[in-house]
Order: sequence, then C-alpha cells, then structure tokens
Amino acid sequence: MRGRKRGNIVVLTGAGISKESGLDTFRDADGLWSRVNLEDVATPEGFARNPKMVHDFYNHRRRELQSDNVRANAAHVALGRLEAEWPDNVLVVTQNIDALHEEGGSKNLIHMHGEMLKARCDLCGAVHDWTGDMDIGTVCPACDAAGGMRPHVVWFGEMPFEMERISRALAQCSLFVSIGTSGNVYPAAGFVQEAIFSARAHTVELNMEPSEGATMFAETVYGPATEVVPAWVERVLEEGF
Ligand code: BV8
Repeated sequence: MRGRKRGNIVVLTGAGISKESGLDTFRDADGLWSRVNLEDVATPEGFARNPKMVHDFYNHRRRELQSDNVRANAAHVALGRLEAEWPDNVLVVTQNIDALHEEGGSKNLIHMHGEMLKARCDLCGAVHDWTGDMDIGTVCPACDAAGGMRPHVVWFGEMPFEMERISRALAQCSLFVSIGTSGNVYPAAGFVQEAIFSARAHTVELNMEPSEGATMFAETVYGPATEVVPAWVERVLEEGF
C-alpha cells in the first residue's frame, strides 16, 4: 500500500550495507566465515580456548575499518537523510560493528552486536573506546588489571544489546525495513515477524539477493545497497510507503 507518510520506521542492517565500503560480509562466497571458523573466533568458548587467535581476528578487522578508504557509502548516507527528513521516528538497528552508520548521519542507532571500536573489561565491566590492538596482556584503563580485556562485541551464545528497546520499537513501528542481511542470525532474523505480529507493520527487504526470510516481506527490492537504498529512501520521502 503506497502513500503513508507518517509512522515510526525501524531499519535492520547487516554486513551487506557495508560491503561497498570495502568491508567483508560473513556468508558471501568470499565472506569472513569462508576463511575462519565462527566457533573459533566469535564464541566465548573460542575466546577461552585461544584468546590470541580471537584478538588477532578482531585486531585485523579493527585496523581495517579505520583505514582511510573505508568510508560510509551512499546507503549509509541515505539512512541518515531518512532519519533527518522523515516526520516520525526512524531507528536503525545494526548487526554491524563498524562505525559507518554514524559517519552516514544516523543518530538514533543501536549496535545490537556491539562495536569494534569499543573494548570491555570482563573483570570490572568497564567499556572503553578502543582503536588500537589488544592482547591478553592488555591492561584495563579502569581497574589496571590485565587479562580481562575483550572486544565489546556480542558472540554467538551471548545476549545481544538493547533487546528491550528494540522490541518496544518493533511494537510501535508502521514500517520495518531489512537491508544487507542474510537473515541467518537470531534474534535479528526474527524481527520481521515481530514487526508483523506486534505492529502489523509494512515490511520491506532491500538486499543483493533474497534472504532466508525473504518470503515474510511484503515488498522486496534486490540490487547493490548503494543503488537500491538511496532510490528507496527518495521514493518513500516523496510518495510514502
Ligand atoms: C543469542 C559478532 C540468546 C560480531 C555476530 C546454538 C547455541 C547458541 C546460540 C544459538 C544456537 N543456535 C542458534 C543460536 C542463536 C544464534 C544464531 O542465530 N546462530 C545462527 C548461526 C543459527 N544467535 C546467537 O547466539 C545470538 N545470541 O541468541 O542469545 C541468549 C538467550 C539467553 C541468554 C543468552 C543468550 C548472538 C548473535 C550474534 C553473533 N555475533 N557477530 C562480529 O564479529 O561482527 S553474528 C554476525 O552475523 C554479525 O554480527 C553479522 O552482522 C551477523 C549477521 O550476518 P549478516 O549481517 O546478515 O551478514 P551475512 O554475510 O550473513 O549476509 C550479508 C547479506 O548482504 C547477504 O544476504 C548478501 O546477499 C547481502 N549483500 C552482500 N553485498 C551486498 C548485499 N546487500 C546489498 N548490497 C550489497 N553490496
């Protein structure tokens, strides 16, 4: 149904929105999980087993996303524009741990799987901005102890952040948009159903190809995010959804 120009919008994003900024996705043929075992580098068990391997995995990605040629792309900027120009609430919930939504202008933003440029001390719980490398000898700036520092990201088997706030937003949205995610990882992959059942929201998938949950979306547009997302934002701001 076209023409609605009011109502809250929730946007879920995944690694596909950052692909054209030069960051790897996870499950594409050349993705991260084709090179490393997720059990080894994205689980608490893997970290306990071999903290050096996990620190190396995240140190490499932390350096990579700070290089000059990794910048917000037209899709990130289009979502910043949507938030600025839409008359009601726009919340971006990202599974990504890069900082490209911030650079694209999104302010109302939740990193449900954490942030690469933050570190947490498991001994005192303090969370710090972090741009350098980290290893098992890294000392926590808050408690001065070593041995507890880890990336402030959500590994498999760990509870994603701000789930209460996300559920409330899904229950109050008129439009749910999923961008650049394969729909493999829960609870994020279940948000489209939550938006339908708790808010009877209109649902849109903008992706390179149909995701696992594609059939649950009322509307789908496939193609690269830097083409599809700006065009979709332009249309919604002009004509509504
Ligand atoms: C939880 C870390 C509950 C940060 C990530 C057994 C044991 C334990 C848990 C489970 C289990 N079985 C199932 C689960 C739940 C599990 C899960 O879903 N597993 C899957 C694999 C089956 N989930 C969890 O464990 C979550 N926690 O359930 O907690 C709980 C309850 C009580 C108490 C405690 C806990 C935690 C999940 C978070 C895991 N952390 N990352 C990091 O290193 O980045 S997951 C990882 O996958 C990233 O966060 C990533 O964002 C996420 C999803 O991947 P996508 O973003 O979708 O990327 P993907 O490559 O898959 O797809 C990219 C898409 O983009 C593709 O569709 C592609 O076509 C498209 N694309 C590509 N290029 C473009 C494009 N689109 C547009 N334009 C382009 N140019």
